[in-house]
Amino acid sequence: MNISSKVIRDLFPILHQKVKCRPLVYLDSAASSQKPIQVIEAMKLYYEWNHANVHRGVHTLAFRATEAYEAARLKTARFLHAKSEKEIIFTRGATAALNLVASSYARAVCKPGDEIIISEMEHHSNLLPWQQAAKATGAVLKYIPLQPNGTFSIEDVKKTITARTKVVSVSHVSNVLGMANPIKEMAAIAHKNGAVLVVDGAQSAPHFKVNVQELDCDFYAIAGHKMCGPTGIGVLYGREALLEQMEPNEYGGEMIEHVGLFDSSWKELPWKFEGGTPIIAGAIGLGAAIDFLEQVGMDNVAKHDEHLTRYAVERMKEMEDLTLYGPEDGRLGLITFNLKSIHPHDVATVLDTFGVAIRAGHHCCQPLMRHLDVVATARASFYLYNTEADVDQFLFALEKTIAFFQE
Ligand code: C6P
Repeated sequence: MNISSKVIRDLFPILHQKVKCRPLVYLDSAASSQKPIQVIEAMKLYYEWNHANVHRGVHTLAFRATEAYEAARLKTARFLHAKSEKEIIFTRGATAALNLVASSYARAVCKPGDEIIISEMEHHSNLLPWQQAAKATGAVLKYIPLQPNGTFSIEDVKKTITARTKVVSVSHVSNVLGMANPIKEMAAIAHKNGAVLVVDGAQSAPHFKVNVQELDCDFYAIAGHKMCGPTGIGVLYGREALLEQMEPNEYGGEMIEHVGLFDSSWKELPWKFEGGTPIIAGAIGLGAAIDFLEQVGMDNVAKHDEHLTRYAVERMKEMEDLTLYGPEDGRLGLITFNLKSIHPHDVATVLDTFGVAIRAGHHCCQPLMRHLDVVATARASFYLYNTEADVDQFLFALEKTIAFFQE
């Protein structure tokens, strides 16, 4: 990185603490990233000086709050390379964004016998909304078959999508396998068959440049808290023409134009999808996170995360009784693994005694766990504030864990 990860690390106050008497090594960013001082300060400034409700007041604070909220939307549109800020809907998170598409688009468009296509590698947030939409509409839920290592081939994508397919929804980057799926090619196949492509970008947008126009996807969901922003804010990008044709998923204040006793009309995009007082502080925090990531440069973030992942994988490959999950190459920012005969929760618990935070469990991917024939795994994930020294400490703790359980 142009800016060293040590300098970046200094901008994250939470990382300057000891856990179990050791310097904290935070390797759980795929679950939720830490926040730089810029994001914390932007939210503090908002609450200390500029807080008011948006879009309704005529007083100075209402004006400032509205300006800051809508500025965050403009930044997000630029970050995702959307054509217009009208295509950016603020939601509670990636889960809420995916549910919005499933309820407002799929449930309106799908008829009995139509197809919704996903894969078994999906996070539950990109699986359950489609299961429910299929049940509600009589559509058939189909899965792209997975290879033994959990990935799918473009040949299988071609075979699975048909003229009956209305929606295809896949993750850009798997939160377990760590590699990117071929979104551009999938968009072309989906469109050739008259379907839309929904992308779960929760694990991609934090790590590399996303250009929704280049990808040619129809919807793209992201989670602010995984990309240096606060919790409680996410984004749904949607192609303007599709969002125009969709009904709101929540009704109430903020999203209306005219309310009659028996009928009402909605605001224009994007506000018709933001019923009630919106997530003002969250959006402002996300805007500050985007400013920060752009200052570092997303290409630099990608290079750095890839480097740390490769650095760790090379050494983990040499460890006895350690199984790595996912493809040989292309892991971006996360490594999922198991140690023979040691439950991943035990691995994570022992690592914590070394100040190293990793995640263990099914990672909200139970179907993928079954496909990989495991009940759970351990997962270490890296981000722009991690250093090679963090990886060294993680590997040292891992070796100690293996030795501890061998005694
Ligand atoms: N994955 C993980 O540790 P929310 O919770 O709405 O911000 O994001 C949900 C989500 C959707 N898709 C993918 C690919 C994800 O990884 C996640 C969140 C976390 O892997 C928590 S389970």
